[in-house]
Amino acid sequence: MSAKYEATVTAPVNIAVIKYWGKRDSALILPTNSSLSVTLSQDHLSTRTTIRASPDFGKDRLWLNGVEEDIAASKRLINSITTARNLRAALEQKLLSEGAPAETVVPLSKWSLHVCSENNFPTAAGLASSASGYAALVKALGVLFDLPQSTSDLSRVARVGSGSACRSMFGGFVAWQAGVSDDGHDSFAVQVADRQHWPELQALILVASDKKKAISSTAGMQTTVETSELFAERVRSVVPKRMEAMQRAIAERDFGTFAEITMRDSNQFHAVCLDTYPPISYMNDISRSIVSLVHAFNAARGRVAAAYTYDAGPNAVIYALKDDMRDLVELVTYCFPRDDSTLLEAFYPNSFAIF
Ligand code: 2P0
Repeated sequence: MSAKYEATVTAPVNIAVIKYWGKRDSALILPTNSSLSVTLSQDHLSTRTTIRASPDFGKDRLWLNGVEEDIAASKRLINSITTARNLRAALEQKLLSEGAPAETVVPLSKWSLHVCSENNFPTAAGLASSASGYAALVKALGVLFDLPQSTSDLSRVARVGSGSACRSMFGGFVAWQAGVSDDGHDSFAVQVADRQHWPELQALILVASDKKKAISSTAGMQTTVETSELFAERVRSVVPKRMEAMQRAIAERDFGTFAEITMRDSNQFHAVCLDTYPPISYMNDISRSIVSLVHAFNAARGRVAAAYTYDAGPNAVIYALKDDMRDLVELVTYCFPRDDSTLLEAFYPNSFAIF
């Protein structure tokens, strides 16, 4: 039997508090602005990917949640795998040129791959999986190929699969620096702080709808770049200041500032979507009532004790510190009762509540 080489990794989901929306280069996935996210717990939300390489495999193949996908139909998959393979080829070349015996340098860059990827969160939850999916793919390729590149370097490879994936290469608090270059060498993710830096911070996911979104992020952001006047203002004068203020708030564990910027940035992202022509509307009536509920909760506390944020869909992610989260979960279950409240309890504190 031929030798088989294999790697298994997991990668987490991240939720942006300063949103990425807009590309200046669609092929290389270079964003118009920097963004910042919080990585969620891998126990509840992550992708687990195994990659095996063998000289006996006839071609690259990929199974997603048990169903085979056509790799050839996805330019992004091809881009990520090819970029990682090129790094491996360069490594093999370097080892050989440094005098390593040929039999010790396994020609993995020339072998075909079998990729098996599974999400540990229900597809019905309607949560984006491209970030954890591409991050897991690239992490696994990095381990399998024994690549010497740093995590930030590898985040560039994840980025060419899906922009937000570069942030899922790290845990904790992560910034994606937009960069200014045409080749994307300066557009990568860096860890701002690790998870232990702020252990009291918790996230609650409220699933308002499990329907697939009508307009994909990729298509939506392109139309925004082309048509929204508000968007240009956001990129030019709002995001740079917020990136600085947010990093300061995280460094100082200043929840009030963290929360206010998070809500304002979510609101502005959705305002920019509405300013797109034709307009894009991702939030629904339940999303909007959760916004009101969070503001009412904060007003009752006399401080900013919770923050909502919404991506390209109606589901809310709420951030709060541990003590406030306990009360907020009670309030949410009271205002949005459901029969199967055990689901919420079971996953607390990194909860799902499905309406
Ligand atoms: C974010 N979103 O920062 C923002 C907020 C959605 C709203 O990243 O085209 O799936 O693959 O680069 O990464 C969604 O965009 O888009 C996204 P592509 P991606 O999390």
